[in-house]
Order: sequence, then C-alpha cells, then structure tokens
Amino acid sequence: MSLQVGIIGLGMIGQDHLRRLTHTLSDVSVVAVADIDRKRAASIAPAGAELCDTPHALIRSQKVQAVVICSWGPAHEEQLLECIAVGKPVFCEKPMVTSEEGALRVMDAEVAFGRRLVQVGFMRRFDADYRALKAVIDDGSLGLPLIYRSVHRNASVPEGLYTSEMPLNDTLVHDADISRWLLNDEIAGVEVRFPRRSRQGGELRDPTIVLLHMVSGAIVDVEISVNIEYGYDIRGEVSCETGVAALPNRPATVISDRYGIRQAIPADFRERFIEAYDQEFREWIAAASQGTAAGPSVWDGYAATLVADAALRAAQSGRREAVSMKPKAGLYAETSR
Ligand code: NAD
Ligand code: ISE
Repeated sequence: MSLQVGIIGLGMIGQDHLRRLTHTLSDVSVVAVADIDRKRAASIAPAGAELCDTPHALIRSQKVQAVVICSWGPAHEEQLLECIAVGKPVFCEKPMVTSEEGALRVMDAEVAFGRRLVQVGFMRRFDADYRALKAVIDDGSLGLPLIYRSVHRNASVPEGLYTSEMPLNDTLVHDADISRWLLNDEIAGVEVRFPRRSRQGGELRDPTIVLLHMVSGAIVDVEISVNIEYGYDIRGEVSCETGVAALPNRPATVISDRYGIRQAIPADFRERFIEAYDQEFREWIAAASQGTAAGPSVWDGYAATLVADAALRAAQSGRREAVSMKPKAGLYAETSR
C-alpha cells in the first residue's frame, strides 16, 4: 500500500517535491496540502487531495500517515513538534529550526517519543558524487582527510528576501552538514571572513568565506557566493595525507556552437540535485512506511543550527567562535555517518 503524505508549504521547493512525489516516485501518494497562502495551495493541490486550512489540521488528518514540511524555516519547529506529538514520520526541509533552543525542544520531544520520526532535508548526502567521494575517504587509501574545500555558488538570490545573514544561517547549513558527514567529524569552531564585495549583489554582503575547525584538527574552507550569475556551481575537494579526492565537475550537456565546445552548468539546486532529492525521498518513503526515519537526523539539524549561530557570532566578532554540542542521545548513535 502506498504511503499517504501531506505537504505543508507549496512554494518553490514544496512544488518541486510535490512533482516528484506525484510523478516520479512510487509507493507514495499526496493526500493533503496546506499553505498559509490558501489560494496558492488550492491552485496546486493534486486532484483528490484534501485542502487543509492549517498545518495543524493536516498533521491531525486521519488520511495523512506522514508529513513533508516545506514552509519557511521559522515555522518548522511548531510543525515538527506537532508531528512528533501524534507520532507521524516527517520530512523537514532545512533549516530544521532557527535557534539552538528550538533544536533542543525538537530533540527532547523525539527522544521522549523513543523512536526517530524526523528526517532533515540535507539532500547532498544522497547525491551519487558525494557518496562516491565519501567512499574514497572512508576506505582510508589516501590517509586522513586534512583540508576540505567546499564551494557553494548560487546564480542569484531573491532581492530583498535573501539578507546578508542568510549565507550564514540558511546556505551554510548544507556545507556544514556535508563536512561533518564526509569527514566523519564534528565542528568545534567557526571563523568568518568577508572578501571584496561583489557588485552583482547590490547591498548584499557577498561573497563569504567560512572556516570550519573540525574536532580532529582538519579545516574546512567554505566559499559562499550567491550572485555569480553563470549558474549553480557546487564543488568539493578533500586533501588527504597521500592524495586528493574531488567531486567531478558535474558533466552536463555539451554544447558546440560559435563560441566553441562548452558544458552547460546547472541553473539552480533543483537541476543540480534532482537525483539527490529523488533518492532522499525514496529513502524517506521506505523508512516512513515503517513508522520511522533514517538519514539526516534531528542531531544533524541541531549541529547545523549551532554552526549557523556560531557563524553569525563570528561575523560580528571577527574571531573564532566555539561550537559546543550536548552529549549525543542513544537514539542518534547511528546517524551523521
Ligand atoms: P517559498 O517562499 O518559495 O515557499 C514557502 C511556502 O511556505 C510559501 O508558499 C508560504 O506561503 C508557505 N508557508 C510559510 N509559512 C507557512 C506556515 N506557517 N504554514 C503553512 N505554509 C507556510 O520558499 P522555498 O524556497 O520553497 O523554501 C521553503 C523551505 O525549503 C525553506 O526552509 C528553505 O530553506 C528550504 N529549501 C531547501 C532547499 C534544499 O536544497 N534543500 C532548496 C530551497 C529551499
Ligand atoms: C536554498 O535554500 C538551498 O537550500 C539551496 O540548496 C542552497 O544552495 C541555497 O543557497 C539556499 O538558499
């Protein structure tokens, strides 16, 4: 029988996930939707799906067995807590929550429930290129990882909506999570530097350099640029003791024309990570059908939240700011790796 899912938030990524849940993936059907913009929800709801007035009504609906949260970050905590209260598996887009206190409330609720219910939307972990890179690091043939360079370039961001804090509390969470996962490490400290400002972004503080100091001593050097115009360019390279392992520069269509022979660059994350999002939901559907969750956990969402907070502090202080995590509950022993 297929998993009956309700989606909260039908903006850009909510619509993309709705498409994959209705047209690409199997063993799942979207039976309910909710959005504070009711008109938007009504115009997008698949035939036969219940149009719920509130996220509360969707989460409590008898038809809904599992929930997908694609609302704005500040709304996630309340919606996650409600899913946990009724024991329904839930996929939640990043950022899991927007404060350390919020992350601890969600963690306490899930630990008290006694079983994992939450998967956080860190889709890079499901990408074939990142999985191949991790396999090389994990097999140890290049020795220990020492330095990881993570390049995160967006073509553009919505003017006025994407603020100068967002490279640090919205975009960086992906680099922070993938660094912990790739290097099998935790983040102990964060530094932030601002190079010359790009004229592409107007008043926006862009680009941003972040150094993540790992517990092992390895250092991750993150470039976040959000107005590079030419496409969505994601790169990663790990320097180890006896060799270097890097993501392939994503092959795309090869175009031959009067400018020469060139490879197209993905336009945005929906294109670059299309298979990763599909796989993230395949694995979510499999776990949610068993009443639980796998993949990136509340622990990982908590870690990313602490890193975002430390990065915001580091941007102010100009110094290295510490990340200090609570002891990991047994429920999360198998995650992050
Ligand atoms: P968006 O603004 O396009 O859409 C958000 C939708 O949620 C809107 O339709 C809005 O009306 C609705 N909404 C907001 N608060 C709500 C609430 N309390 N209850 C019900 N509906 C609510 O934003 P988006 O770009 O689709 O981003 C949504 C979330 O997904 C964000 O947390 C964002 O960070 C995340 N995201 C993740 C990725 C990724 O690569 N994993 C990519 C894009 C966005
Ligand atoms: C967006 O919300 C995402 O999650 C994308 O993956 C990221 O590249 C982008 O910078 C964010 O704004």
